[in-house]
Amino acid sequence: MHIEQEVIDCIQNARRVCILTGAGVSAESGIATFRDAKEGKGLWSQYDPQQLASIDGFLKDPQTVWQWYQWRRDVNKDKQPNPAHLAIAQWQKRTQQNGNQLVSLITQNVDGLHQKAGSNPVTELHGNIWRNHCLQCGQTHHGSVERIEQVPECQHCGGQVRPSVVWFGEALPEQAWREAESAAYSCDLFLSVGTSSQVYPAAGLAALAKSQGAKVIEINPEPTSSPVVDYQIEGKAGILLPILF
Ligand code: BJW
Ligand code: ZN
Repeated sequence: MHIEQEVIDCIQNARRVCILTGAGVSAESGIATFRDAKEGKGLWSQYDPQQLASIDGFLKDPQTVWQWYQWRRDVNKDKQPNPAHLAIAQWQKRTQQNGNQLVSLITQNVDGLHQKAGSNPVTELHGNIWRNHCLQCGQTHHGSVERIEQVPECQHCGGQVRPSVVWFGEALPEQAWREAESAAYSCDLFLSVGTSSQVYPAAGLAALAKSQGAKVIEINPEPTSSPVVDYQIEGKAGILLPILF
């Protein structure tokens, strides 16, 4: 594996680093990426994730969307962090201890595997698949929803309970988005790992970092055509991150 010295210097010399992760980081844990899921076989392959993961999709057919999330939770529940999650968590811990670098982790993933690997803090831009809240009143839904096949009713207002993820057509959580913008704005190195960079506003963070003079490195086995990337490192996150950090 040959990695340019320039890239290594870039990582070593950065004072403030912003890492943006996407579904590709969890691929080696056995979780299908969002855009690969379409080509999958089985139960849900006839559905379009883009339709299911949308507010319109839920309003049209809440039962089907709820069951899709129940199925995904079931598939994801025993999945473990892979060397990519662990390398990020260790880098974060090390730099927190020695104070040399500030490493901010922003994820689009809803699977909670960064936290499971020990990363702290983690900014979740698209929510978390393990939490639920009421569509009508916003109250957090406590209590287990495991194996509940019908959309549960909110204990406060009788509204429909939904997974606390961000669907197409919905705004990102304000606090998380503020943290992400601020980390991207002030970093001198932006690392985009395992994301197709197609979904906004997350995909715009690299350009924001670049506009303030940051270098942008992308790690992906299928490099994107993003014009803001300075260095493309082609390969799997679980192999590359432990080497790079
Ligand atoms: C590996 C690997 C390995 C494989 N190692 N890599 C134009 C401009 C701006 C916005 C829009 C626009 N047109 C439309 C919009 C709106 C829309 C949008 O961006 N649409 C695009 C599709 C065009 N955005 C929104 O609707 C957002 N909200 C919004 O804009 O609100 C406006 C608003 C403001 C105020 C009030 C109201 C509204 C919300 C977006 C929410 C996204 N949600 C989802 C679902 C989450 C829940 C769930 O999981 O079910 O988030 S969609 C899905 O995509 C999920 C992901 O987080 C997200 C990003 O996907 P990601 O992570 O990049 O995954 P993939 O599969 O695309 O890519 C994986 C990559 O990994 C690939 O490149 C592989 O090669 C690579 N890989 N193995 C490293 N081993
Ligand atoms: Zn309610």
